[in-house]
Amino acid sequence: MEQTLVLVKPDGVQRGLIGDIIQRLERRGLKLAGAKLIQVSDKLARSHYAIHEGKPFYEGLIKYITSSPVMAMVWEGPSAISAVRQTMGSTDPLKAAPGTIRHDFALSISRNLTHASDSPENAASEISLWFTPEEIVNWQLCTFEWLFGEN
Ligand code: 3AN
Repeated sequence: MEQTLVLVKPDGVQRGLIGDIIQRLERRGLKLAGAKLIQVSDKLARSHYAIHEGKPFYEGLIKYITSSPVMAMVWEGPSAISAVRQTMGSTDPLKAAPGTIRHDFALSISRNLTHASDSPENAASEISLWFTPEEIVNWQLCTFEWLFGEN
């Protein structure tokens, strides 16, 4: 079973979209394994976005992610990493497919509402950056067989 880090970024929190975003992931069949609302420190922001250091949008990205609270979550399920990114849509909301969160709720690449891990390696390092092991809850989804049962 895969786990992935999902962030509802400051624009999503301020626009009251936490519930819509959680609802879409729940309805898809994914399981919430951890969640917390946090004010992101400059240090955490720079660690999280280290890969983008030096890019023209980097300092703006740090300012944006630290500007207001972020809803940090761990979601779990079969192929959760690619499934969540599919539900989020392309980085640029103008290129995101209809029905995806970024298409349906955003228009700007600088205010694209969410972050989701893009590989198993990044998911593991991002989850350990944002959550302690005690903050991840191990529980059974009672609808699992109805979602994933094989015939
Ligand atoms: P994704 O979040 O879809 O994985 P990344 O990792 O390429 O996309 O980019 C991380 C974040 O950096 C994006 N969510 C977006 O907020 C910001 N970003 C990426 N590309 C640009 C850009 N060209 N201009 C402004 N912000 C950008």
